[in-house]
Amino acid sequence: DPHADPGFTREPLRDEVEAVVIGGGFGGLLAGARLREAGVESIRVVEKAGDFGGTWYWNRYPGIHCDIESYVYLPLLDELGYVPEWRYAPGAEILRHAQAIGRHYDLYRDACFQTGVTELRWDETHWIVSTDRGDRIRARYVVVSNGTLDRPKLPGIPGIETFRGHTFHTSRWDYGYTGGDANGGLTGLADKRVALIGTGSTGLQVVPHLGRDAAHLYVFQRTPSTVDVRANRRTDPEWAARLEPGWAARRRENFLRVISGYPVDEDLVSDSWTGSAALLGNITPTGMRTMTPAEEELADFRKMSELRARVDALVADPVTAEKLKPWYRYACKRPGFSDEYLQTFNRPNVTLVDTADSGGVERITGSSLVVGGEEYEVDCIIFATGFEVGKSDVLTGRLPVHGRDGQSLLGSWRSGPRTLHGFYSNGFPNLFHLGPLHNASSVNFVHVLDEQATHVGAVVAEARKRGATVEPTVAAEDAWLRTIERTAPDLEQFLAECTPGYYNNEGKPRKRQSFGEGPVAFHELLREWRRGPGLAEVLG
Ligand code: N01
Repeated sequence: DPHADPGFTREPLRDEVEAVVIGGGFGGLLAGARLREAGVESIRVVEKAGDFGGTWYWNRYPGIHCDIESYVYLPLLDELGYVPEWRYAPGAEILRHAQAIGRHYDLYRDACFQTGVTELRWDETHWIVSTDRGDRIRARYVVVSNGTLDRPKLPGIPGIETFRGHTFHTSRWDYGYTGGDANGGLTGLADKRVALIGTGSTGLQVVPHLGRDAAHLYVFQRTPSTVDVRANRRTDPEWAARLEPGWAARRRENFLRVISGYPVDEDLVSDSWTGSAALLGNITPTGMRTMTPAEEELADFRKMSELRARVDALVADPVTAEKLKPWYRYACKRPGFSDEYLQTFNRPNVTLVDTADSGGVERITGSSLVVGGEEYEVDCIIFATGFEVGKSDVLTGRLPVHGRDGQSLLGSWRSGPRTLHGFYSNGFPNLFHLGPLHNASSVNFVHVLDEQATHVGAVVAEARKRGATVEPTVAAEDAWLRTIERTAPDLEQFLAECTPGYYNNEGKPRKRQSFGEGPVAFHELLREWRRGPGLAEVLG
């Protein structure tokens, strides 16, 4: 594909499409799919990467997998008639599925890859979308879905800029240096001393490969992750053959209900996530609590004791095992899963360096990392240090948006974002936001994105039918903000006893700007709103 060629150039576009979708990850693909179903003919996805896939385009590190069951994580399985090959799919399969969605909904036709949107400006009837390739595209509708965990974060360790060896972030894996591919075989590391910083979900997936292939691996840990059973396996073809139409949507809804603490006849997924659902209520607002706080604390202690016992069972050296044991409450960090990670520390060429006492790596020199006065000489540092949190292009102003009468979105959000249901704002007609804002999220984030995309598709379908513009009234926004204020979960007390980790040290929001009755109730609220007179609030 010429668009994916790094040196590719093209003439600036001066044309008009009905809808521009910013971002070609699962959110943008779902928006494209649902707009197509709403009858929108010309849809242009504008994407910085060379192809669809979003996070799964950029993240190709060895061992990359989906940490949610792929039968509920991958979107549009019913629509594409696809059953994933693995229960927890590797990144390559997920990327292929993203591309298949692009083909199925004919989204490649008008897509602009390797292109970043630089400004949105409303000109009374249309948006003018400007890009870093000099494009000026007119569009009736714009959907912003440009990512939440998309900007790699490097730690601000003193001296980091003085290191003379090789460095990269896991989301930009350098196979030119390491050799091999996402399945491992990192032959370039056979004579290298490698440091890995970060032991979140990414660190857990990478460490077994680095341990296998590097001459020596130092894993720098600040907070140990929980490491629960994974039990990945290939999809049983007989099971796949028995699946009935609509199976994926039913399973996905079942997962959301179980994870959110709702009673179900049967837990269809029944894995380490659903088994711990009752413990997640502290951090993900579920709307349903089945236990008293005391029962919850006891259940949490039991679960964490079980996970600590797993470390003892799998790690031979008792001192190393002790350091690997998570000491906090379950929901304090995103839960981790692996059947290989802990065993890696039994290898003679792997060293765990606990940095908890110094709050992380103290210092980096030209050739080493320093922790507790000890110096670790390495050839290469790999950063599994996560992503910027809560710094979307719209909220930071990196993507300036000018609405009716030239008003800027950041200006009108000076005292905080204002939306109806997280989707749209007064003064910014036909502009839709996807992602975590004023709504309810879930650990299965792609499911949430699909509910959002479905809603946008339905609203656009109705707007086209009526020849109307989509824009909420100020009164509708006010009412929704009061609902958020009333229901938003107050996490202060819980987080005060937590780790520094869940928000990647980006500060702990005292109150989340989210709908506290949880995703099941939020999706139901949207469906009700679409059935009722709600549309009148946005279709002038
Ligand atoms: O990043 P993270 P990630 N010194 O932010 C450590 C999802 N995901 O790339 O815990 C030393 O979670 C930090 O330590 P601490 C994943 O669920 C999904 O792993 O803050 N260490 C932590 O260990 C998550 O939501 C899949 O004390 C430092 C690590 O770096 C998101 O993606 C697969 C440090 C960062 O962990 C990001 O996960 C992979 C410092 N100065 C990831 N600064 C799926 O399968 C940071 N750390 C769907």
